[in-house]
Amino acid sequence: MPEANENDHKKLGKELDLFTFSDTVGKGLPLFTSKGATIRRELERLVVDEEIKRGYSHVYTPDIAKLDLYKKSGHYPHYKDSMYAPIAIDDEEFMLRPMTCPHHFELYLSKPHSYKELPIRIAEMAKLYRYEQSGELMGLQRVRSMCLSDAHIICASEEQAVEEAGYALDLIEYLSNIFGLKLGVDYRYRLSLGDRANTEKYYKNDAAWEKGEALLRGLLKKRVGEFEEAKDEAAFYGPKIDIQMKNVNGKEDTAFTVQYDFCMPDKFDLTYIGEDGQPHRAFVIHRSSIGTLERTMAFLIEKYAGAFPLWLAPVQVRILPIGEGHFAYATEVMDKLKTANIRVELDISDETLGKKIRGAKTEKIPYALVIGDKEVTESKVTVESRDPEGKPSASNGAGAGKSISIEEFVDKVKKEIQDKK
Ligand code: TSB
Ligand code: ZN
Repeated sequence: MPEANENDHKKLGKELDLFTFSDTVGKGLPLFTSKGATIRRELERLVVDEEIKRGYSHVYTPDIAKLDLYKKSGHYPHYKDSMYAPIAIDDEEFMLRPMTCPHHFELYLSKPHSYKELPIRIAEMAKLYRYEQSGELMGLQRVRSMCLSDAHIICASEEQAVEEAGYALDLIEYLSNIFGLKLGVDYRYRLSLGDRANTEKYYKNDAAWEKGEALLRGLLKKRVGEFEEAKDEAAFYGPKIDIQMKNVNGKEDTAFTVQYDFCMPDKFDLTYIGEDGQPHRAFVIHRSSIGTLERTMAFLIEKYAGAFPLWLAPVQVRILPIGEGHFAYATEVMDKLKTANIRVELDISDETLGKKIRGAKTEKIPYALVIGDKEVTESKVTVESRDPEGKPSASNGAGAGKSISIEEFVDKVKKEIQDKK
């Protein structure tokens, strides 16, 4: 079937060699190439560093757990249809996890907590497995194995929970801004509500649903004014604020989410010791910051049409020696860039310089460095940018079109990477 759009992430993913799928591995289970893994790693580093700055504790918990855990949480039966079948081992049944929440709650329960410690923000880049319908699978946008930038925030009061939901939205907006995503243009807010009549899908507690929905509505009204309300789009344990994005073909999905949970604290008996020395019921916020790395990559590949900003580009610089006589100096330049942690490649093909430059642009590599006699004699490099002359990134970039010293080029590139332009 022909792709509907030339910026479709599935098409660009193949052309730019970012990820692939194999029928032998299984439907909806992506394999990231080295280039795709580089983008994924940069996203992960960005979010983990930022979350630690904002008071999150990053943890690791297993991808699999006993079926009993998901019975306790209510994922089984409420979320059963989206889970892989149980695995029998030594007379016990285990499940690949579709969500991280119960793992984080068990971690919280491993010791007592005082009100002074709260809120506790337990975060993880969590590998999750969901049995999505095969007809719904769509490149990286909807997969069966994914990595969620997940967190569960254990709070001492409703007020604290709403405040934390607000901080989670601050983080989401901060990250969206780095990606150049604009509210109203690239994304919009949706208040995702439950359905009191559907007790099979949603945990039954009408009063708690009313309250949770009113709290999130109030928060959104204060922050954005305009937003959509959607019935029957909540999590089984509570209402959500979803940040919705559309792909290049117009298909909308939730990119990021902040959820209010009034159900799991009871199921897991999540408590803290209050000022009065007595145990009190905790409140929980579930949230993702940059969503799943898979879905977010799908949106970003399309948003940038494959031309990633320098900090995300799998190859940041390609060195183009004009002839064999320039290989030694080109290798010296490459080593200096590598030492500075710049992702660099050397083009030693027999092609003409024009073709090498066009090749670097087609592959959307931000910078190419031309090296000929003049550059070797003067100990310089001539910088070619993938952006057309006159575009701000070309004129403000790392000396595009100019001959500069390696040191000057390295300094400029490092600054541009750091600024995440
Ligand atoms: C935020 N327990 C919460 C968590 O703490 C949770 O898992 N919420 S979720 O079910 O809404 O999933 C979180 C996010 O994962 C979604 O908002 C969406 O951005 C992403 N996601 C869900 N399913 C898929 C999928 N099949 N492929 C890619 N990303 C997905
Ligand atoms: Zn959760």
